Amino acid sequence: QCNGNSKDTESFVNIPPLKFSKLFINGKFVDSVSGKTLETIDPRTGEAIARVSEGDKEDVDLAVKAARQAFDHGPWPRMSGSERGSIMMKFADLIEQNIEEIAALDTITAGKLFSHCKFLEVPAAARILRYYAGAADKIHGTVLKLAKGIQGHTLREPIGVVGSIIPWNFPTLMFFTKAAPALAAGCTVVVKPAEQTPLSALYYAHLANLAGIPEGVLNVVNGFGETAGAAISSHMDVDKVSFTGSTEVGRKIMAAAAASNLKPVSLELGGKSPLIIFEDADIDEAVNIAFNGIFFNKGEVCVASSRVYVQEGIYKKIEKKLVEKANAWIVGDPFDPQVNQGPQIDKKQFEKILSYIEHGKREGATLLTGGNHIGNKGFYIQPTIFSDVKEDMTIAKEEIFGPVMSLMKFKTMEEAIKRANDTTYGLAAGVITKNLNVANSVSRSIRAGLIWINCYGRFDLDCPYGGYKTSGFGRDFGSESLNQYLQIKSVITPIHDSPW
Ligand code: TXE
Repeated sequence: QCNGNSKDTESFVNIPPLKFSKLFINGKFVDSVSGKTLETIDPRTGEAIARVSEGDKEDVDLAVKAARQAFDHGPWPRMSGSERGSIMMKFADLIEQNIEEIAALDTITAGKLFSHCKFLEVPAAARILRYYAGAADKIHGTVLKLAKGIQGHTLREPIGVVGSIIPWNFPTLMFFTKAAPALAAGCTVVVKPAEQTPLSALYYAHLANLAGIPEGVLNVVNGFGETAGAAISSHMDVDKVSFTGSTEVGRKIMAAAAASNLKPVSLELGGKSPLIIFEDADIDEAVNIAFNGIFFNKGEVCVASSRVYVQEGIYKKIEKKLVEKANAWIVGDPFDPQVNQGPQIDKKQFEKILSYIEHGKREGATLLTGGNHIGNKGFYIQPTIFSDVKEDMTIAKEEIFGPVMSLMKFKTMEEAIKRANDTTYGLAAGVITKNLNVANSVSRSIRAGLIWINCYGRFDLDCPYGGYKTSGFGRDFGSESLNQYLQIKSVITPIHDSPW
């Protein structure tokens, strides 16, 4: 049951002392130019646990200068792909040797389950590095036999200095989703972690240094979005920005890129992803998939299945089983191995989610379970399920980014497809059915970048993902991601006196 905070964290894990709290620029930890610092808050209590240097435009300038120098004159883009790959492999090994400590940093800043950080997310960082390390020496151009007497070839060159602006919901995964392919391509990188979660990013900077990544190649500038983030997206010497975050900020980044040096951007933005459950589904399996689709990581997931469409014949049964699951779900200290859901990231998100819940109540949705915060410290919210939700309600239209499910009833496949597509977003969708024709028809008809059939939220490094519509563009993972950090140069030369 929802029990809020249970025991003291200290009884579950040893929180490591904070080792890194400055900016990481040109291979060194340095104070910010202004000397300012920003607070890191523990979402379990709402209290500050650390202060880290707060970067601003001047610090971004220094980091970009270092990255520019490392790109234009340093060894990284000039070494062979296999040399870069072997350094990245070493980086991955070092992460694996420090998993517990890094996992604790993400838990204490983001309220994420310690077990997820330790067994899923931090190990995934090492896997992403190895995946792209393996690709670093397989970057090829093509040879082109052009018209008579002329031939060409293409070179795939690193795009240059990459600015990577990342969110707080997966601080580790996002860091490497952007940095690993950029590094493999031979780019140099300036990462701006979210202001809520700088600690693991700084730890990774330290490990990159130990692994032998040369100075200036990977820089980390903590700071706020409107200052440090905006300085990256409008910088004349940043050649590309990769961003994950809100649609609103995505628009700003694209505008800043257009107004400065027309740098290409890739934007992985919000979503309001539908999951469609047909009557022939295995009920228990469907309930598990739908439940985890939204409540995993406290609903702070870009692909969360926040709109669940259930065919009318099984609607009541599904409703009942979802409520049973919610009632057995334990909300509490994310270090506690018994706990299923930790606190939301911060006060702003906490209040925003609660206000969406109020909208749901006011606009006439049926509150089946949850609907309140838990305890009087920290940012804990009950798993909340609304039924009889309509597409024009705020909770069906806007991304809540919290543990709130909207249940809706449908009759036919055509109706479900139409309603599922009735959103400005297009990040992901799911369909649960035993009928292959239905599964394939739905997956072809939904306008979203990633469709799950009879599962939800499964990822593979080799499978690209990204958005349609206002969920953005560009793809993370797979070779599609690597290609975003490369550009093609065509070289043409005549062949004199050639008969061909
Ligand atoms: O996001 P922001 P916030 C969605 C989700 C959430 C909402 C707001 O709906 O409720 O966004 O969250 C940096 N120029 N997602 O406010 O502001 C910022 O510092 C450059 C979905 O936290 O988009 C941080 O590093 N950068 C999402 C990053 O952008 C700026 C994950 C993301 O923060 C900036 C997170 C600016 N003007 C939130 N302003 C997903 N797709 O997974 C902010 N930033």
